Amino acid sequence: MTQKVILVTGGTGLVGSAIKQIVESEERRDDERWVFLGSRDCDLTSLEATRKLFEELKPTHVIHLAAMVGGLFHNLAHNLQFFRKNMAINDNVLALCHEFDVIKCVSCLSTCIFPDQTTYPIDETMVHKGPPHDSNFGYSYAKRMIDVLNRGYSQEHGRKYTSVVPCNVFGPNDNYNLQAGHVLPALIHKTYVAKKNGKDLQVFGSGKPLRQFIYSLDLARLFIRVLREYDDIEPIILSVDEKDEVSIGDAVKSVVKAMDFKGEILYDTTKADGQYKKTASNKKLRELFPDFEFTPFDVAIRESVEWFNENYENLILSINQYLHNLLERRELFLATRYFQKGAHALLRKKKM
Ligand code: GFB
Repeated sequence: MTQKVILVTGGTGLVGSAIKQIVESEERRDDERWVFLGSRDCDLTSLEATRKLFEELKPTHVIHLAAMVGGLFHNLAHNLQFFRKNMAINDNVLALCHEFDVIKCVSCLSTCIFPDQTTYPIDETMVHKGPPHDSNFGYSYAKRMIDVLNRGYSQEHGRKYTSVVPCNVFGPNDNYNLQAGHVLPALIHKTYVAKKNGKDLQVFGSGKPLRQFIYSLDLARLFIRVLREYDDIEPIILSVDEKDEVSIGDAVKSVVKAMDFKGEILYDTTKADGQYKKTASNKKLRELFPDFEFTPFDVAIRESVEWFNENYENLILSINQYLHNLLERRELFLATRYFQKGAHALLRKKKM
């Protein structure tokens, strides 16, 4: 029995850690060896470093999650870096998949890459039919190029490299950084701190935009099935049903309920709303896996909040460790910038 060696890039993040949890608890197979790679293990923007990794591991299959990702405000502030860093990572990983004869590679896109001016629901045929929303053009065009690469490797080398297009993902082990994070981890973090300090909850924007949110553990189950059962190079949307689309305001209510927060909720409409909606059809997914059941939104939110409450101290500790390492490595600039931000926030608080 030849063993499959399945490399998961971005294997320690939100989706990668969820896949690890599902493989170890529900989907273990004797003919599969899974390797979960973190950003500290290999700089995938370096072709040489990535080649060295493939030489060591000799993967037969790849789930490619590694990317520069972030929420609306991080994208708005760094579109150029999102484009350049993700272009480099994606080109290196797929080039080495081909060079090392990888049988299958499943890459991760996002529904934000679809055209902004479009008809709804969005489907897989619309990936390249017009510009994405202006707030995340860097990330979106770089992710679209994965589909271009997949078609090129298929046309010229008969490769079976494909992609999945999830809607907004959330769950345990998310990025809770308030500047760079997505809306749900940011709301969970902010509600926790507001409750702890007896303060109001500040929500950015109007709360009106609509989103389809998929639980990371559900996405993990689908990713594993796509790797094992989906043999087309065309992208496939992995999203909850259209009827389960919620407003940001609804999401706030669900987080507040799960956190048992009783304080005021204030909407700061000076902050951007971003894309109003990106409603996607999961018809192709439903045809492929008709029996798939999604975790109800409020249940998934409750479990994500419980994970955050249990791990908050560790998260704070890991941030402090990160700072300590920076100082160790004399990267004072980054550390001071981090402290400055903290100090300014404290000062502002004191003045209030
Ligand atoms: O998850 P998010 O940052 O990104 O959600 P997108 C943004 C929506 O949540 C906006 C509102 O309507 C914000 O006004 N919001 C409210 C907040 N409070 C907060 C907060 O504290 N933090 C954040 N981040 N939002 C991203 C793309 O778009 O979707 C990425 O930019 C990626 O590239 C990701 O595709 C999945 O859903 O707007």
